Amino acid sequence: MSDGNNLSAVEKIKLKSDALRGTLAEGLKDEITGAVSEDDQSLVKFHGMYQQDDRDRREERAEKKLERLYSFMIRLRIPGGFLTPEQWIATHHIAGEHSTGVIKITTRQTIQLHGLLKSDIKPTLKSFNQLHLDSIAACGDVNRNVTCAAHPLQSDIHEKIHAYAARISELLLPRSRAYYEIWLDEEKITDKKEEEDPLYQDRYLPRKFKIGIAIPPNNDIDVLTNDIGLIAIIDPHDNQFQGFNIAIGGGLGTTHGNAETYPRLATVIGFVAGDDRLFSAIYEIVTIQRDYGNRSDRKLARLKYTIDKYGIEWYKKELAQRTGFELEEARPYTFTDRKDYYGWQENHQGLWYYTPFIESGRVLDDERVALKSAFYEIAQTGKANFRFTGNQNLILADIRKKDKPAVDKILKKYKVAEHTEAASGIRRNSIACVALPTCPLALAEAQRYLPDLIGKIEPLLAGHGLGEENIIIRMTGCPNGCGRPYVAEIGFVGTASGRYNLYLGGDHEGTRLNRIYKENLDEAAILKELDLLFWLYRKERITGEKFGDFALRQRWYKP
Ligand code: SRM
Ligand code: SF4
Repeated sequence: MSDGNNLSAVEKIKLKSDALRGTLAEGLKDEITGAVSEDDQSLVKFHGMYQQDDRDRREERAEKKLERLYSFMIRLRIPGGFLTPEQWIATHHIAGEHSTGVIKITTRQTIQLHGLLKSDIKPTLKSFNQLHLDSIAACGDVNRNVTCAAHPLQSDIHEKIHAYAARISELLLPRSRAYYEIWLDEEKITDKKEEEDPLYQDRYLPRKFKIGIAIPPNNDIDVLTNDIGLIAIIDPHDNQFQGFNIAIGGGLGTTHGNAETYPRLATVIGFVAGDDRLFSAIYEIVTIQRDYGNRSDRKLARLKYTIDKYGIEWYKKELAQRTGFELEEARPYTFTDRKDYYGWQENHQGLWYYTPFIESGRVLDDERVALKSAFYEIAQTGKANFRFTGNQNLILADIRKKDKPAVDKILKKYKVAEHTEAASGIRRNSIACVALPTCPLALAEAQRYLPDLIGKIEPLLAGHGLGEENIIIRMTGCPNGCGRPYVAEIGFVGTASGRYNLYLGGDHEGTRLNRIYKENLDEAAILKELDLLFWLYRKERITGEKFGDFALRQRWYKP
């Protein structure tokens, strides 16, 4: 078990937090500062928020001897990423009233609002609560938003599998009532037994914990990058859902210069059928990590390190002991892709789905396309639901045939259709994390830069006759991997302002990590390298060979 004598600072904060309350209620009332106390900054994450500041304005504020421009980012818990039109309309207004106005769709199928002042938090969370939405456990050392394959086209039992996301999220929610007391002004509990938490106890998990559900053949949520990845197994003969393969130990975060950290894809450890067994297995995988995860060094505290320390066979044995049953042998499955189906698609029930292209998941109006106005007007018709994808997109969903022309008209009116159709293959397959100006960990730009860089890569591809290629390209501003760059065909990881490590060789299915090719490249060096690599790819690839597969075959990586 983990060494209790050498607890990290965050472990101590959790233990003395009074079930995640800390001094948040008092801190909120303090008008002298826009911040909360240092300890509370750790606790507020468990309530789905991060304290941030505008890094673009640090210097100017410092010169004027002003406090940093503190604000909060709120991330909602939306298992499987589904909102009704009413919820979208209200979110649109809440974003306009309290945040920067941009609705940011994340790589885990939920949304974030940035730039909320401390005084805006309570009204915002109260408004979301009226919509039956919350931000509990969207961040912090607990199970985070559970993701699930987004598109109902994936199978006619999609809805059944999709429902597991919410059920797993509920199963692993912390029992603390702090959220309701602090943010929603509900009455304080008098009997502490009401919030006793057999799962998280008073120490919670050693680190964040993530669960995702994939429905083969599409791996749009990058299932193997989760602490627990569930792969739905569907009998190809009768199309019946059989259960899930369980994979454990995925995670991407690394630290530059710390060789003990590494990205890891989850290992499939077996198959489970039946809800009781499934939920028991999930619960106990989490309790083992709670009991054995590293609580001294947060850099080494994710499940992947626990597994590599004790061994996968040990983990399976411990799991069988705790659940009282052994997992069955993993069943066969095949991933063929992990893409979003842009444009219009019809499902088996005759319902229609439109997936627009939303660059870096940022829903706003700009000079090219008015995404925010379009989605608002579509939501107002009440004719479409909103489903988020793990690629920072959304799907306007469940549209009846007779309503399709009305939705289509709005998409055209605001140039959404034009914008989606005009996006090149590489652009449609791009992800960039938030990075600057809000992310305190960013070493380089990502979502503010990748669109421009792609604009310079597109002519290179076209020059080599590769303009139609759907190359998966991802960029993050630091090695934490929020845009999952380590499973991209071309991955950029920020090292310093304007500089990136270049990774090559991921596959289209999300089943292979890429490898580092060159370090610390600036834009000119990136474009020079890619130009040469595209030339070689065009010249020497086998018919149909993807760029990532070719890069691996050519051994384009550092030894
Ligand atoms: Fe992340 C930390 C944004 C998905 C690995 N991530 C952060 C923070 C909160 C920075 C911080 O700790 O102060 C970033 C906030 C930026 C901002 O201003 O909004 C941040 N992460 C994001 C989002 C919004 C990226 C995006 O552009 O979509 C994604 C929100 C997901 C969600 O809705 O829950 C996001 N983060 C991911 C993913 C991808 C995934 O889960 O599919 C990863 C890699 C997978 C993994 O967890 O290993 C990821 N984020 C991290 C890490 C590294 C964790 C580690 O094990 O080392 C950190 C840093 C940390 O935890 O200390 C981090
Ligand atoms: Fe911030 Fe790094 Fe995550 Fe990008 S990858 S959002 S820079 S923590």
